[in-house]
Amino acid sequence: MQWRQRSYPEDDFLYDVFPPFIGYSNVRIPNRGGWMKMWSHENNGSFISDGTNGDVACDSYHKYTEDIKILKELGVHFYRFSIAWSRIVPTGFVADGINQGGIDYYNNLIDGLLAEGIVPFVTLYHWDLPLGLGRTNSWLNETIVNHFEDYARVVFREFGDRVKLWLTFNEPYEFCRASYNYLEESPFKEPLEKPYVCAHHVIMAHALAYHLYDKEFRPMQQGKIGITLNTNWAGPRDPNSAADLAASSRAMNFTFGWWANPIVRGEYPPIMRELIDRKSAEAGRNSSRLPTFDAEWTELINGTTDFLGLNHYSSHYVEYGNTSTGIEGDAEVRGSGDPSWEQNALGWSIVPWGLRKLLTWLHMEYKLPIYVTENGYGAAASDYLDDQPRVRYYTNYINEMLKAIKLDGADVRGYAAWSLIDNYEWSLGYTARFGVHYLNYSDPNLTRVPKASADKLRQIFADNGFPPNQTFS
Ligand code: GBH
Repeated sequence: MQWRQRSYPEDDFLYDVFPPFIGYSNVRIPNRGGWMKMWSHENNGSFISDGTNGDVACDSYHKYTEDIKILKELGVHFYRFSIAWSRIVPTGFVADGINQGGIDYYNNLIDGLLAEGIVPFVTLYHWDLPLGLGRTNSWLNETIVNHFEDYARVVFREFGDRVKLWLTFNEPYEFCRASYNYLEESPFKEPLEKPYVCAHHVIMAHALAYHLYDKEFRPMQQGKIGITLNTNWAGPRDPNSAADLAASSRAMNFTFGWWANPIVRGEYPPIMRELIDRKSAEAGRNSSRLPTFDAEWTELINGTTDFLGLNHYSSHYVEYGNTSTGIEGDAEVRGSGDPSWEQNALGWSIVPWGLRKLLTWLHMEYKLPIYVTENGYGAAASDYLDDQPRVRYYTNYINEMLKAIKLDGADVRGYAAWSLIDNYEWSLGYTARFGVHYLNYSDPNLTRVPKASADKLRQIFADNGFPPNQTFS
């Protein structure tokens, strides 16, 4: 791509530097055989802020042709969506059979996107676990690793002729720390070690899917496969303090590095190994809460990603701390914000420069291509069409991403906004809105109405950044 020569002062807005791929993340389409729907439906919404369930949500299952149309209008290059495991493998076990109706649905979606020149970017697991696997202890049971591989084989075989960009998992940091709330029947009874056991199995499942793709499908299909991890930028409270810089490094290793290190280098971050082993021994345990990969698995997991996917929403500061519990306690960090930071309706701080710091850190740490697979602004149910706070969020965050690319050399290959349409926001039900299209949930047609942010993104994408002499609000 030809980049226009220009000087780039720090606070300027950049242009002509967009990576080739821009797109939208959206729509986990819940399936009735999956946990998300069952958890919200069977329990009559009792775990959900507004008592609603995910039965209909944005109904992309029936309205996907309309969704392809609005994507086309926005001029995106790609669309990130996930496949519901239970829609393909109803019980979770391939031996019980696969669901042709589910395969037909995703075939129609993929073909419809390609017909409009939109590249499908597909996530295999966005938290919607088949019920059958929930009942056998979900991610705490090592056998899930092979069931995931079986499912991945079906998906690569059925869709890999047309899908060239794959993500195994969405945000394992979130679903491995989820409690009874998210997976009600799963006996997540050992809160202290459960996230580490879950993570261990996710890393193994990821590695099996990677090798399966690499050996059996990539030679013909020629695609790329990675994983999407989420993290805030956890910067040093005082950038001149060695202790705070060390805390920042620990925090990043206990979030992103927890997954990226094993997948890129074959082992957990050394600081995780050291701290969790030590705390486990001090607690009188005869084994560490952080499991170990044996030599064979170390070999298998090492080097199993073509790129890193990043979901990013917010940032905070960290310093040394010994009062936290859980992962933060193990990491010996204490987090804090800054009173000057604006927050969204969910209380997440808006810190655009955090994205630049994070992308630059990822680049220096892992030297891999990066796709920003989610970034966006959560508003309350009262969110409106003239959503100027979201317009500002995207403008400033995208510009900071452009600085990371242009000024710091981060190899960012694509950017996806979350989300195309207002979505069913897990335990927050319909009380939070992330979409650049508005949904009136009592409208039987669920008409997708563009907000100001949709127009803004279309303009940024069309301009390939921010041409000079614009005014910014
Ligand atoms: C993603 O998760 C999910 O992939 C997606 O399904 C969901 O709809 C979307 O984001 C919106 O929530 O308290 O300021 O430190 C987001 C995971 C983790 C992002 C916690 C915000 C806290 C910000 N979130 N994080 S802050």
